[in-house]
Amino acid sequence: MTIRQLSTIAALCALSSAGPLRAESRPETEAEHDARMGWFREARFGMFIHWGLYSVPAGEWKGKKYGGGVEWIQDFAKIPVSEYTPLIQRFNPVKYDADAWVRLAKEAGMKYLVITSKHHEGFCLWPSAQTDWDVASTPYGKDLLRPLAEACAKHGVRLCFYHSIMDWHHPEYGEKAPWRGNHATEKPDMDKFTAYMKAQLDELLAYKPGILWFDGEWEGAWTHERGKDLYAYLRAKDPALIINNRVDKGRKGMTGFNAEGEFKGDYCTPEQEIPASGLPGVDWESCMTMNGTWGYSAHDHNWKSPETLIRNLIDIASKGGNYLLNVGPTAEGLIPDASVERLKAMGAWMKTNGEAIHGTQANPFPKAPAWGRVTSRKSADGNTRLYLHVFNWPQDGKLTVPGLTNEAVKASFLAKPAEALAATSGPDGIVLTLPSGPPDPVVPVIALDIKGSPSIR
Ligand code: FHN
Repeated sequence: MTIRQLSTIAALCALSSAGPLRAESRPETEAEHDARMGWFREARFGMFIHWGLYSVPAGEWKGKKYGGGVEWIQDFAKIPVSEYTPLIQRFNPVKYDADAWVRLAKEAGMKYLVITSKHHEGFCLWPSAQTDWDVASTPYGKDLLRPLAEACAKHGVRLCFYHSIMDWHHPEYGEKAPWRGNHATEKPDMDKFTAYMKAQLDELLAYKPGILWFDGEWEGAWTHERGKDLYAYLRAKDPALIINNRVDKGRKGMTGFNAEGEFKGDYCTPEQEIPASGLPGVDWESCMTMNGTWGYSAHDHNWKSPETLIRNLIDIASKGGNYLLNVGPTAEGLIPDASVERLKAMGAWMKTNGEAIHGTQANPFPKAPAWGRVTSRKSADGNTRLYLHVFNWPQDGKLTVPGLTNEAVKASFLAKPAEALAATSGPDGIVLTLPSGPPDPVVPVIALDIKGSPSIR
């Protein structure tokens, strides 16, 4: 049974317990689900943005440098809320340029952008009527999400929000960590916290996000019942909204896919890893950092190369997933130069080869070929365009598409569309004759048009 079918059943369960089905709350059909997920599946590539008060210490506290995800510095350094709170007076992103951020994402080939409206620290990047622990209380004072929403609308990039369920600041969030000193009462009240979170999510829905990307669902304070309720609440508010699987409790750790059972969420969320293969009928997205941290660190220079990032994107798309690639802006509102350089390099590759990523389907073959990866696209005439991403250039100049029995119509590099490549059918599949060297310095891509749907011996 696919995630979608399970979700439909679970939606029925959630709704039936809420009394008679209302016309507008009837279960989503397969066609409606596919329509709702359409832009997400087409996108294949998005920008993740981790930004908050943790950008001020930037990985260092009282002279000690921390590694890993330094958006966790409050936890790593066991900083009580009373000592962490003054950071709000040092958060003043005067160099923030939302339009520049969105243009950087778009030019990199990213179709959506997921920003931390609120991370585990509980600080809100928008002026919330529910709390003073928000950007309105900073020297900057202005809404950081509204300019981003306007820039996304202007440039045709989907605005999406990450929202942490786990909240280290709110007195009613129900996981007691005495060192935080944030609990006003002996036993925090998760009903009160959930009402607070729903009121804030109502505020965020006003920005018309494409996705609500939940996180921090793993602690005992959050339950499957609360996850089902929140999913139904949000879907009723905005039927077009996409919600990831971290709204509920089904996620199997960093693999990001759900355990067996009726868990809510429209797609799965592998983190810092790429699954060995996709799962038929399951939408998923791998979120990854460019260095070793999500939030900005002044001393983490462990940057992945542009080629690694491009190969990750290709590998993920070849398995039918999306790549959500993170940037961690500084407290002044600047995306680090090393991130900008990598995004520009990815954009240069995408400018030539983007059609081999956006709107494509997974590799139709049983496994990836030894020389690289394959993505595919159905043509309107019933034929198929295969995109052959060549990671390892064949020394003999012959590239075999193993087991393919279809007639080859034409083949050429996306970088050199006018230069046809010779394609012959043989016992091993379709064999392409390549020039002496690759036309693209990173990953050359061949567009191979075949008759009909792939037929593999
Ligand atoms: O604890 C968070 C972490 O800070 C970061 O936000 C990642 C990216 O989604 N999610 C959690 C770790 O799994």
